[in-house]
Amino acid sequence: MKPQHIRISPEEVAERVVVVGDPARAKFLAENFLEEPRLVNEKRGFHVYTGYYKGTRVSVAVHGIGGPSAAIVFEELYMLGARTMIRLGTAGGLVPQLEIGDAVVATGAAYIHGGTIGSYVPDACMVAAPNPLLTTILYEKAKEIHGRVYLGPVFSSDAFYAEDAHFVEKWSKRGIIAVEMEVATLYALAAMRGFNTAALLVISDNLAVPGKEELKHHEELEPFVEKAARAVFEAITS
Ligand code: GMP
Repeated sequence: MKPQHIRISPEEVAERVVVVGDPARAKFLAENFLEEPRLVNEKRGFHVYTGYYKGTRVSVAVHGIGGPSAAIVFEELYMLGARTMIRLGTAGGLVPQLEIGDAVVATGAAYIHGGTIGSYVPDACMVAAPNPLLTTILYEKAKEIHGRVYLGPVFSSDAFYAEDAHFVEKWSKRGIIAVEMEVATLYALAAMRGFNTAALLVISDNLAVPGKEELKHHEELEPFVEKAARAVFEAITS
C-alpha cells in the first residue's frame, strides 16, 4: 500500500529517521542539526525534514501524540524506505530519582492490551523491545554527550489525563521508570515490519515528585534536548 498521509516519494525520505512527537522540536532539530534541511512534508502536521548530519542523509519526522497517530507515521516512513528510526521524545518520571532533563534509554515498553498494538496482534502479547545493538550504541553516546542517562523500561500510556497517584504506584512497583505514549507502538511495529529502532527520552515532568507533575516547555528543556539530540544523531549515523 502507498502512504495515505505522508504523500511524498521515497527519494524524499532518508533511510535513517529521527522521529519526534512535537513539530516545534522537529523544526529545532532540522535547524540546529541538519545540513541543507528541506521540509518535504507538511500534510496533517506530520512534518518531515530531510538533510544531512555530518554528511550522512537523515530525516526528522513528526509522529504526533499517542499510538494511533504514531503507528500511521511509522508505517508510512517504512513504506517510504526508512529502515532505522530512533525516537527522541519526552517522558514523565515514575521514580523520584529522575530529575527534569535526565535522559532515559527505553529498554522495552509495557502497554495496555488492546489499543493500537492489539489491533495488529489481537491473540497474543506482542513484544515491544528495541534493537539491542542500536540501544547499546545510543546509551554509550548519551552517556558521553548528555551524562545523566538511565536505562530501563517505560509504560506507553493511551490516556495522559488518567495518570493519577494510583497509576504511579502501580507502574513503578512493576519496575517501570517513566511514562510516555509512543515507544510501545514504535517497538512493536519495528519487530513486525523489520526495521531497527531505539528511543531516548528526556524527562519533562515527574509524577512521583510533588510539584514536578507539570510538563516543562520546550524552551526550559532545550539544553537537555540538545544534548540528547546530539546523542541520537551520533547513534543513528554510526
Ligand atoms: O504531552 C504528551 C506527550 O509527551 C506524549 O507524546 C508523550 O510521549 C510525552 N510525555 C511526556 N511526559 C509525559 C507524561 O507524564 N505522561 C504521558 N502520558 N506522556 C508524556
